Amino acid sequence: MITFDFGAKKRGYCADMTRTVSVGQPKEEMRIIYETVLKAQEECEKMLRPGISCKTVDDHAHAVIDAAGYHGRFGHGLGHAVGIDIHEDPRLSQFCEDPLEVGHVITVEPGIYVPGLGGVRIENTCVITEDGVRTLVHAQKALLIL
Ligand SMILES: [Mn+2]
Repeated sequence: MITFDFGAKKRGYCADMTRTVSVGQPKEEMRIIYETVLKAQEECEKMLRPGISCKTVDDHAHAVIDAAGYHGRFGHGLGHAVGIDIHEDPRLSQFCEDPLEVGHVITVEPGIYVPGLGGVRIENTCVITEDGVRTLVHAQKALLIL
């Protein structure tokens, strides 16, 4: 498995996205890890809306990952706002209870990393809208096997 974390800048504003691909058929456990990260990414992205607390969304990612047996293997925050700097507040993390607001541009990037086996992270950048969320990244999320 190889994780690609891409960045770009346009007129001073940053972009951020991550995909993980498999070179050759992945081990069964890596498929399970991939599906778990994908489930966490998609469910958390769908939760985004004005007023929801950042910590609530981060908590859900940890709940999905812990339930699959990977407690302690997701060692970073779920996401961060993106703007002129690549990492801005608010953060989707245990330490941020701020509510999301319309116009926030924020990443959703859960991961699972197992020493000696491999890691997966999937990241979309999203914008908070009046009625929820719109993703700014349309690249395939289903596992790509090269
Ligand atoms: Mn990021």
